[in-house]
Amino acid sequence: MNAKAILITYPEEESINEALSLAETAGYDVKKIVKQKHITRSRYGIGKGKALEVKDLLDTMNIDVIIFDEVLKPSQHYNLASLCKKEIIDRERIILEIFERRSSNSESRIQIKLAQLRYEMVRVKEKVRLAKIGEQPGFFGLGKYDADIHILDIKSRMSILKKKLEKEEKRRKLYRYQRNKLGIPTISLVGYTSAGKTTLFNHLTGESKITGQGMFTTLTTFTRALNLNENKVLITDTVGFVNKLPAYMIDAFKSTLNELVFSELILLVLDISQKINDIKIKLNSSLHIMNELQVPNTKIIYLFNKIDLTDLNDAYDKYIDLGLEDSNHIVLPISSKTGHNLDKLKDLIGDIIYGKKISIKNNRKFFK
Ligand SMILES: Nc1nc2c(ncn2[C@@H]2O[C@H](COP(=O)(O)OP(=O)(O)O)[C@@H](O)[C@H]2O)c(=O)[nH]1
Ligand SMILES: [Mg+2]
Repeated sequence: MNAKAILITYPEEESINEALSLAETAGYDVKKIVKQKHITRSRYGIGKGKALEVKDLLDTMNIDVIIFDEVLKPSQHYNLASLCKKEIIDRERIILEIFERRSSNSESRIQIKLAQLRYEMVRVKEKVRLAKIGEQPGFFGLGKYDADIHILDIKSRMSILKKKLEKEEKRRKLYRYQRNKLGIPTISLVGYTSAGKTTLFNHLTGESKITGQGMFTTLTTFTRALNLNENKVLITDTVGFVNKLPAYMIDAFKSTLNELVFSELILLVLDISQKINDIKIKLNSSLHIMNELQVPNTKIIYLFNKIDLTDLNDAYDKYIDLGLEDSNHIVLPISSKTGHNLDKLKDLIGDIIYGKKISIKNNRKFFK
Protein backbone atom coordinates (compact mmCIF):
# COMPACT_ATOMS: atom_id res chain seq x y z
CA MET A 1 0.00 0.00 0.00
CA ASN A 2 1.17 3.52 -0.74
CA ALA A 3 2.33 5.78 2.06
CA LYS A 4 -0.17 8.54 2.83
CA ALA A 5 1.12 12.08 2.53
CA ILE A 6 0.41 15.71 3.22
CA LEU A 7 1.79 17.84 0.40
CA ILE A 8 3.08 21.35 1.06
CA THR A 9 3.42 23.43 -2.11
CA TYR A 10 2.85 26.80 -3.76
CA PRO A 11 -0.72 27.97 -4.54
CA GLU A 12 -0.28 28.19 -8.34
CA GLU A 13 -2.14 25.49 -10.24
CA GLU A 14 0.93 24.55 -12.24
CA SER A 15 3.00 24.01 -9.08
CA ILE A 16 0.24 21.98 -7.49
CA ASN A 17 -0.16 19.78 -10.56
CA GLU A 18 3.53 19.18 -10.87
CA ALA A 19 3.99 18.43 -7.17
CA LEU A 20 1.02 16.06 -7.24
CA SER A 21 2.38 14.22 -10.26
CA LEU A 22 5.81 13.95 -8.65
CA ALA A 23 4.32 12.59 -5.42
CA GLU A 24 2.20 10.10 -7.32
CA THR A 25 5.09 8.99 -9.50
CA ALA A 26 7.19 8.40 -6.41
CA GLY A 27 4.39 6.20 -5.06
CA TYR A 28 2.72 8.44 -2.47
CA ASP A 29 -0.96 8.87 -1.91
CA VAL A 30 -1.58 12.59 -1.30
CA LYS A 31 -4.44 13.02 1.18
CA LYS A 32 -4.19 16.74 1.74
CA ILE A 33 -2.58 19.71 0.01
CA VAL A 34 -1.36 22.67 2.06
CA LYS A 35 -0.64 25.75 -0.06
CA GLN A 36 1.54 28.69 0.87
CA LYS A 37 2.97 31.58 -1.09
CA HIS A 38 6.37 31.41 0.60
CA ILE A 39 7.81 28.02 1.38
CA THR A 40 11.46 28.94 1.72
CA ARG A 41 11.10 30.82 5.03
CA SER A 42 13.90 30.51 7.52
CA ARG A 43 12.76 28.38 10.42
CA TYR A 44 10.36 25.77 9.08
CA GLY A 45 10.33 26.53 5.36
CA ILE A 46 6.72 27.61 5.84
CA GLY A 47 5.65 30.25 8.36
CA LYS A 48 5.21 29.29 12.00
CA GLY A 49 1.41 29.58 11.86
CA LYS A 50 1.24 27.33 8.82
CA ALA A 51 3.60 24.84 10.45
CA LEU A 52 1.30 24.63 13.46
CA GLU A 53 -1.65 24.16 11.11
CA VAL A 54 0.13 21.20 9.53
CA LYS A 55 0.82 19.79 12.97
CA ASP A 56 -2.91 20.05 13.82
CA LEU A 57 -3.83 18.31 10.58
CA LEU A 58 -1.46 15.49 11.41
CA ASP A 59 -3.18 15.01 14.74
CA THR A 60 -6.54 14.47 13.06
CA MET A 61 -5.45 12.53 9.97
CA ASN A 62 -3.74 9.23 9.41
CA ILE A 63 -0.62 10.43 7.57
CA ASP A 64 2.78 8.77 7.10
CA VAL A 65 4.95 11.51 5.59
CA ILE A 66 5.11 15.21 4.78
CA ILE A 67 6.13 16.03 1.22
CA PHE A 68 7.69 19.48 0.98
CA ASP A 69 7.82 20.87 -2.56
CA GLU A 70 11.04 22.84 -2.06
CA VAL A 71 14.56 22.07 -0.97
CA LEU A 72 14.83 22.26 2.80
CA LYS A 73 18.04 23.17 4.58
CA PRO A 74 18.99 20.59 7.20
CA SER A 75 18.07 23.01 9.99
CA GLN A 76 14.62 23.68 8.51
CA HIS A 77 14.15 19.98 7.97
CA TYR A 78 15.09 19.33 11.58
CA ASN A 79 12.80 22.06 12.96
CA LEU A 80 9.77 20.99 10.97
CA ALA A 81 10.35 17.30 11.69
CA SER A 82 10.74 18.00 15.43
CA LEU A 83 7.55 20.05 15.48
CA CYS A 84 5.45 17.61 13.45
CA LYS A 85 7.09 14.34 14.51
CA LYS A 86 6.87 13.03 10.95
CA GLU A 87 9.26 12.04 8.24
CA ILE A 88 9.75 14.85 5.72
CA ILE A 89 10.56 14.32 2.08
CA ASP A 90 11.72 17.43 0.30
CA ARG A 91 11.60 18.15 -3.42
CA GLU A 92 15.09 16.91 -4.22
CA ARG A 93 14.58 13.71 -2.32
CA ILE A 94 11.31 12.94 -4.04
CA ILE A 95 12.96 13.42 -7.43
CA LEU A 96 15.77 11.09 -6.40
CA GLU A 97 13.21 8.52 -5.25
CA ILE A 98 11.51 8.72 -8.66
CA PHE A 99 14.79 8.27 -10.51
CA GLU A 100 15.59 5.29 -8.32
CA ARG A 101 12.25 3.64 -9.08
CA ARG A 102 12.72 4.21 -12.78
CA SER A 103 16.36 3.38 -13.30
CA SER A 104 16.50 0.47 -15.67
CA ASN A 105 20.20 -0.10 -16.26
CA SER A 106 23.36 -0.25 -14.22
CA GLU A 107 24.68 3.02 -15.55
CA SER A 108 21.66 4.95 -14.39
CA ARG A 109 21.70 3.17 -11.04
CA ILE A 110 25.24 4.42 -10.50
CA GLN A 111 24.38 7.95 -11.63
CA ILE A 112 21.44 8.03 -9.24
CA LYS A 113 23.52 6.69 -6.37
CA LEU A 114 26.04 9.47 -7.08
CA ALA A 115 23.30 12.09 -7.00
CA GLN A 116 21.99 10.64 -3.72
CA LEU A 117 25.47 10.88 -2.21
CA ARG A 118 25.73 14.52 -3.35
CA TYR A 119 22.41 15.21 -1.66
CA GLU A 120 23.72 13.61 1.52
CA MET A 121 27.05 15.42 1.30
CA VAL A 122 25.43 18.88 1.22
CA ARG A 123 23.49 17.99 4.35
CA VAL A 124 26.40 16.58 6.30
CA LYS A 125 28.50 19.65 5.44
CA GLU A 126 25.74 21.91 6.69
CA LYS A 127 25.64 19.94 9.94
CA VAL A 128 29.37 20.42 10.38
CA ARG A 129 28.98 24.14 9.72
CA LEU A 130 26.23 24.43 12.31
CA ALA A 131 28.22 22.41 14.82
CA LYS A 132 31.22 24.74 14.30
CA ILE A 133 29.27 27.89 15.03
CA GLY A 134 27.86 26.23 18.11
CA GLU A 135 24.34 25.80 16.85
CA GLN A 136 22.66 22.43 16.89
CA PRO A 137 25.45 20.51 18.62
CA GLY A 138 25.00 16.82 18.17
CA PHE A 139 22.59 17.55 15.37
CA PHE A 140 20.68 14.32 14.62
CA GLY A 141 22.98 12.66 17.13
CA LEU A 142 26.08 13.47 15.10
CA GLY A 143 29.15 15.07 16.60
CA LYS A 144 31.65 16.99 14.50
CA TYR A 145 34.13 14.12 14.49
CA ASP A 146 31.48 11.67 13.26
CA ALA A 147 30.47 14.12 10.58
CA ASP A 148 34.05 14.43 9.30
CA ILE A 149 34.31 10.65 9.06
CA HIS A 150 30.96 10.61 7.30
CA ILE A 151 32.20 13.11 4.70
CA LEU A 152 35.31 11.06 4.03
CA ASP A 153 33.18 7.98 3.66
CA ILE A 154 30.85 9.66 1.16
CA LYS A 155 33.85 10.91 -0.83
CA SER A 156 35.38 7.48 -1.09
CA ARG A 157 32.07 5.89 -2.08
CA MET A 158 31.68 8.52 -4.77
CA SER A 159 35.11 7.91 -6.23
CA ILE A 160 34.47 4.16 -6.41
CA LEU A 161 31.17 4.80 -8.17
CA LYS A 162 32.78 7.17 -10.63
CA LYS A 163 35.24 4.50 -11.68
CA LYS A 164 32.40 2.01 -12.15
CA LEU A 165 30.54 4.60 -14.15
CA GLU A 166 33.39 5.02 -16.62
CA LYS A 167 33.33 1.29 -17.31
CA GLU A 168 29.57 1.29 -17.81
CA GLU A 169 29.75 4.25 -20.18
CA LYS A 170 32.30 2.45 -22.30
CA ARG A 171 30.11 -0.62 -22.36
CA ARG A 172 27.06 1.34 -23.39
CA LYS A 173 28.89 2.96 -26.26
CA LEU A 174 29.98 -0.47 -27.43
CA TYR A 175 26.46 -1.91 -27.41
CA ARG A 176 24.67 1.21 -28.45
CA TYR A 177 23.42 -0.21 -31.70
CA GLN A 178 22.32 -3.53 -30.30
CA ARG A 179 18.60 -4.10 -30.57
CA ASN A 180 16.41 -4.37 -27.51
CA LYS A 181 16.29 -7.78 -25.87
CA LEU A 182 12.80 -8.80 -26.90
CA GLY A 183 13.16 -7.87 -30.53
CA ILE A 184 9.79 -6.13 -30.48
CA PRO A 185 9.74 -2.49 -31.58
CA THR A 186 9.66 -0.11 -28.66
CA ILE A 187 8.17 3.34 -28.45
CA SER A 188 8.63 5.78 -25.59
CA LEU A 189 6.57 8.49 -23.99
CA VAL A 190 8.56 11.54 -22.96
CA GLY A 191 7.60 14.97 -21.69
CA TYR A 192 7.37 17.11 -18.61
CA THR A 193 5.86 15.91 -15.39
CA SER A 194 2.05 16.31 -15.42
CA ALA A 195 1.86 16.59 -19.24
CA GLY A 196 -0.26 13.43 -19.10
CA LYS A 197 2.16 10.63 -20.03
CA THR A 198 0.94 8.10 -17.51
CA THR A 199 -2.72 8.80 -18.27
CA LEU A 200 -1.99 8.23 -21.95
CA PHE A 201 0.08 5.13 -21.18
CA ASN A 202 -2.78 3.64 -19.16
CA HIS A 203 -5.35 4.55 -21.77
CA LEU A 204 -3.33 3.02 -24.61
CA THR A 205 -2.35 -0.16 -22.80
CA GLY A 206 -5.51 -0.60 -20.74
CA GLU A 207 -6.75 -3.53 -22.78
CA SER A 208 -3.32 -5.09 -23.09
CA LYS A 209 -2.66 -5.63 -19.38
CA ILE A 210 -3.71 -9.27 -19.44
CA THR A 211 -0.81 -10.10 -21.73
CA GLY A 212 1.33 -10.49 -18.61
CA GLN A 213 2.53 -13.93 -19.63
CA GLY A 214 5.51 -15.51 -21.29
CA MET A 215 8.01 -13.01 -22.53
CA PHE A 216 5.98 -10.13 -21.17
CA THR A 217 6.63 -11.13 -17.58
CA THR A 218 10.08 -9.63 -18.03
CA LEU A 219 8.53 -6.23 -18.56
CA THR A 220 8.38 -3.64 -15.83
CA THR A 221 5.29 -1.73 -14.76
CA PHE A 222 6.51 1.10 -16.94
CA THR A 223 6.76 -0.93 -20.13
CA ARG A 224 3.75 -2.75 -21.51
CA ALA A 225 2.54 -4.26 -24.73
CA LEU A 226 0.41 -2.11 -26.97
CA ASN A 227 -1.81 -3.97 -29.43
CA LEU A 228 -2.26 -2.44 -32.85
CA ASN A 229 -4.66 -4.65 -34.77
CA GLU A 230 -2.47 -7.68 -35.59
CA ASN A 231 0.76 -6.07 -34.55
CA LYS A 232 2.35 -5.37 -31.23
CA VAL A 233 4.79 -2.80 -29.97
CA LEU A 234 6.18 -2.17 -26.52
CA ILE A 235 5.51 1.19 -24.98
CA THR A 236 7.51 2.74 -22.15
CA ASP A 237 6.38 5.50 -19.81
CA THR A 238 9.69 7.24 -19.08
CA VAL A 239 10.59 9.41 -16.12
CA GLY A 240 9.30 12.94 -16.68
CA PHE A 241 11.25 16.13 -17.13
CA VAL A 242 11.09 18.26 -14.00
CA ASN A 243 10.99 22.04 -13.60
CA LYS A 244 13.96 23.53 -11.74
CA LEU A 245 15.91 20.28 -11.83
CA PRO A 246 19.09 20.86 -9.78
CA ALA A 247 22.24 20.77 -11.89
CA TYR A 248 23.75 17.88 -9.96
CA MET A 249 20.83 15.67 -10.98
CA ILE A 250 20.97 16.22 -14.72
CA ASP A 251 23.29 13.31 -15.45
CA ALA A 252 21.14 11.00 -13.35
CA PHE A 253 18.06 12.18 -15.20
CA LYS A 254 19.62 11.70 -18.61
CA SER A 255 20.88 8.25 -17.71
CA THR A 256 17.32 7.09 -16.96
CA LEU A 257 16.56 8.03 -20.56
CA ASN A 258 19.50 6.20 -22.12
CA GLU A 259 17.22 3.50 -23.46
CA LEU A 260 15.53 6.01 -25.72
CA VAL A 261 18.17 5.20 -28.32
CA PHE A 262 16.50 1.79 -28.71
CA SER A 263 13.12 3.38 -29.33
CA GLU A 264 11.70 3.24 -32.80
CA LEU A 265 9.48 6.19 -32.05
CA ILE A 266 9.28 8.89 -29.39
CA LEU A 267 5.94 10.36 -28.40
CA LEU A 268 6.67 13.80 -26.97
CA VAL A 269 3.70 14.74 -24.82
CA LEU A 270 2.95 18.45 -24.31
CA ASP A 271 0.20 19.95 -22.18
CA ILE A 272 -1.26 22.21 -24.88
CA SER A 273 -3.64 23.90 -22.42
CA GLN A 274 -0.71 25.75 -20.85
CA LYS A 275 0.46 29.23 -21.83
CA ILE A 276 2.43 29.37 -25.05
CA ASN A 277 5.61 30.60 -23.35
CA ASP A 278 5.60 27.74 -20.88
CA ILE A 279 5.06 25.26 -23.69
CA LYS A 280 7.90 26.82 -25.68
CA ILE A 281 10.34 26.52 -22.81
CA LYS A 282 9.33 22.92 -22.18
CA LEU A 283 9.47 21.95 -25.82
CA ASN A 284 12.89 23.50 -26.28
CA SER A 285 14.44 21.89 -23.25
CA SER A 286 12.92 18.52 -24.15
CA LEU A 287 14.39 18.76 -27.64
CA HIS A 288 17.71 19.85 -26.21
CA ILE A 289 17.94 16.75 -24.03
CA MET A 290 16.85 14.46 -26.90
CA ASN A 291 19.57 16.01 -28.96
CA GLU A 292 22.14 15.32 -26.27
CA LEU A 293 20.96 11.72 -26.11
CA GLN A 294 21.39 11.59 -29.88
CA VAL A 295 17.77 10.84 -30.59
CA PRO A 296 17.05 11.93 -34.17
CA ASN A 297 14.29 14.51 -34.55
CA THR A 298 12.69 12.38 -37.23
CA LYS A 299 11.70 9.83 -34.59
CA ILE A 300 9.57 12.30 -32.68
CA ILE A 301 5.80 12.64 -32.84
CA TYR A 302 4.42 15.67 -31.02
CA LEU A 303 1.27 15.03 -29.03
CA PHE A 304 -0.73 18.10 -28.04
CA ASN A 305 -2.42 16.58 -25.02
CA LYS A 306 -5.31 17.96 -22.94
CA ILE A 307 -7.04 19.30 -26.04
CA ASP A 308 -10.29 18.92 -24.06
CA LEU A 309 -9.14 21.86 -21.88
CA THR A 310 -8.77 24.16 -24.86
CA ASP A 311 -9.90 24.09 -28.49
CA LEU A 312 -8.46 23.27 -31.88
CA ASN A 313 -8.10 26.91 -32.92
CA ASP A 314 -5.98 27.62 -29.89
CA ALA A 315 -3.95 24.45 -30.48
CA TYR A 316 -3.45 25.44 -34.10
CA ASP A 317 -2.21 28.91 -33.14
CA LYS A 318 0.24 27.32 -30.74
CA TYR A 319 1.36 24.87 -33.41
CA ILE A 320 2.23 27.80 -35.67
CA ASP A 321 3.83 29.73 -32.82
CA LEU A 322 6.04 26.78 -31.92
CA GLY A 323 7.30 26.67 -35.50
CA LEU A 324 6.20 23.09 -35.97
CA GLU A 325 4.49 23.65 -39.32
CA ASP A 326 7.68 24.49 -41.17
CA SER A 327 9.05 20.99 -41.54
CA ASN A 328 7.78 17.46 -41.64
CA HIS A 329 6.85 17.23 -38.00
CA ILE A 330 3.93 15.07 -37.10
CA VAL A 331 1.67 16.78 -34.60
CA LEU A 332 -1.50 15.28 -33.23
CA PRO A 333 -3.92 16.95 -30.82
CA ILE A 334 -5.21 14.36 -28.36
CA SER A 335 -6.94 13.99 -25.04
CA SER A 336 -5.78 11.19 -22.81
CA LYS A 337 -8.76 11.88 -20.64
CA THR A 338 -11.59 11.74 -23.19
CA GLY A 339 -9.73 9.49 -25.62
CA HIS A 340 -9.93 12.04 -28.44
CA ASN A 341 -7.77 10.99 -31.42
CA LEU A 342 -6.23 8.03 -29.60
CA ASP A 343 -7.40 5.59 -32.29
CA LYS A 344 -5.78 7.87 -34.83
CA LEU A 345 -2.62 7.80 -32.76
CA LYS A 346 -2.57 4.00 -32.76
CA ASP A 347 -3.06 3.91 -36.52
CA LEU A 348 -0.25 6.38 -36.92
CA ILE A 349 2.11 4.32 -34.76
CA GLY A 350 1.19 1.17 -36.67
CA ASP A 351 1.75 2.87 -40.01
CA ILE A 352 5.11 4.28 -39.04
CA ILE A 353 6.47 1.11 -37.47
CA TYR A 354 4.89 -1.55 -39.64
CA GLY A 355 5.68 -0.50 -43.10
CA LYS A 356 3.03 1.70 -44.58
CA LYS A 357 4.81 4.78 -45.71
CA ILE A 358 3.29 7.79 -44.17
CA SER A 359 3.58 11.25 -45.39
CA ILE A 360 1.69 13.82 -43.52
CA LYS A 361 1.96 16.71 -45.85
CA ASN A 362 -0.67 18.70 -44.16
CA ASN A 363 -0.91 18.59 -40.43
CA ARG A 364 -3.81 20.98 -40.62
CA LYS A 365 -6.15 18.07 -41.14
CA PHE A 366 -5.54 17.03 -37.54
CA PHE A 367 -6.78 20.33 -36.30
CA LYS A 368 -10.30 19.84 -37.56
N1 LIG B 1 -8.23 17.47 -18.84
C1 LIG B 1 -7.25 16.59 -19.07
N2 LIG B 1 -6.47 16.20 -18.04
C2 LIG B 1 -5.50 15.30 -18.31
C3 LIG B 1 -5.26 14.77 -19.61
N3 LIG B 1 -4.22 13.92 -19.54
C4 LIG B 1 -3.81 13.91 -18.25
N4 LIG B 1 -4.57 14.73 -17.49
C5 LIG B 1 -4.45 15.02 -16.04
O1 LIG B 1 -3.18 15.66 -15.84
C6 LIG B 1 -2.61 15.25 -14.60
C7 LIG B 1 -1.22 14.69 -14.83
O2 LIG B 1 -1.30 13.51 -15.61
P1 LIG B 1 -0.22 12.34 -15.58
O3 LIG B 1 -0.66 11.32 -16.55
O4 LIG B 1 0.03 11.89 -14.19
O5 LIG B 1 1.05 13.14 -16.10
P2 LIG B 1 2.57 12.64 -16.21
O6 LIG B 1 3.29 13.28 -15.05
O7 LIG B 1 3.05 13.19 -17.52
O8 LIG B 1 2.60 11.16 -16.16
C8 LIG B 1 -3.58 14.23 -14.01
O9 LIG B 1 -4.38 14.90 -13.07
C9 LIG B 1 -4.39 13.77 -15.21
O10 LIG B 1 -5.69 13.36 -14.85
C10 LIG B 1 -6.11 15.22 -20.67
O11 LIG B 1 -6.01 14.85 -21.84
N5 LIG B 1 -7.09 16.12 -20.33
MG1 LIG C 1 3.64 9.91 -14.91
